[in-house]
Amino acid sequence: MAMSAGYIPFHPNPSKPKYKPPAGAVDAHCHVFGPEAVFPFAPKRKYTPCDAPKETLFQRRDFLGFDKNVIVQATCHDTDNRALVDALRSAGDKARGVAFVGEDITDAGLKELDAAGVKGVRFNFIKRLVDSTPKDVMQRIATRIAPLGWHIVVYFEHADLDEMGPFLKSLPTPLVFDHMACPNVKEGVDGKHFQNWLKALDANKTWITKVTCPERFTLVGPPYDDVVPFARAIVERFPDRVIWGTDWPHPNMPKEAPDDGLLVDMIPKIATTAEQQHKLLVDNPMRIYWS
Ligand code: 0GY
Repeated sequence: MAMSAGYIPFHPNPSKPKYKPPAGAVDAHCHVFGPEAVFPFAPKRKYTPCDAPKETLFQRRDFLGFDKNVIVQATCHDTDNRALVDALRSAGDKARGVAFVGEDITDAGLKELDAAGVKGVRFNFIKRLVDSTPKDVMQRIATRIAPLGWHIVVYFEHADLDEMGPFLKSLPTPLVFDHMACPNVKEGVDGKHFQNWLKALDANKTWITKVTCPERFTLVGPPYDDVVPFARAIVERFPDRVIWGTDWPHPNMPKEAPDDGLLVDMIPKIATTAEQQHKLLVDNPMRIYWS
C-alpha cells in the first residue's frame, strides 16, 4: 500500500548531535511502523506511513547517543500491537512500550503485553488521528490496566483542558501527556491555555509530561527556538515529572521531516543544568518505565 499523499518519510541522514546525553539516556517517545509486509497497517488507519522498522529505530538510538527507547503504539497500527511487541522482544531490556488496546482485549492479551515490556496504554483524543472512543469504554480499560501498575498516555490538546479535566482527573493511574499537550506557540508562554496547563500540572502530582515535538508546534522552523520557552518553563517547574523523546519516525509532518540531531541539540536549551538533564533523560523515564 502506498504512503498517504503528501506523507513525508523520516530524515534519511540526521546530523550527529553536539549534545551528548548522559549514560543510560532514554528516548521516551518513538514508534515503529511495520514493515508493512510483516506487520500490515490497520484497515481503520487515518494515514499510511513509510515503513519505519525496529532495526532503523535501534540504529538511530545508538547514533543519537541514547541507551533505551519507549516505543508508543501508533494509530496506523490501531489495536494490533504485534509490531510493537516484536520490537520490544528484540530490544530486550533496552525498550519498554505503550500499547493501544480496545475493550475486547482479554486478560491473557494484557498479560502478554505486560510480559513483553508494555507499561501503559495510550488514549488518543486527536481527531485527525482516531475516531473517538466513548469515555465509559476508556474508564473500563483504565480499571483493567491499573492493577498491572501501568499508566495512561494521553494525547490531547490543552486547549481542551476545561472540557477534559474532570475525565482526566477521574482516571485511576498516573497520566503521561504526549508533546506538552500541544502548546499554541502563537499564544505565548503567558497565554491563558498554557498557564492553565501549568496550573493543572501543579495541582495533579501524578501527571507527567513529555517535553517533545517542537517541530510540530514551531512557527519559525528549525532549530525550533520559539518552542524552547514552553518546554523550559515546564522543565524548570516540574523537573521530576518530565520526560523527553525524539518522536522518530515523525508521522504526519506537514512540511519537512526534522533532523533528529537538531532535536537532541535542543535538550540543553530546555534543561539547562546537568541535574535537570539527568532527571529528564534518565531518572524520570527509568522510574516510570523500568522500576
Ligand atoms: C506522535 C504524533 C502523531 C501521530 C501518532 O499514533 C500516531 O499515529 O502519534 C501525530 O500525527 O501528531 O505521537 O508521533
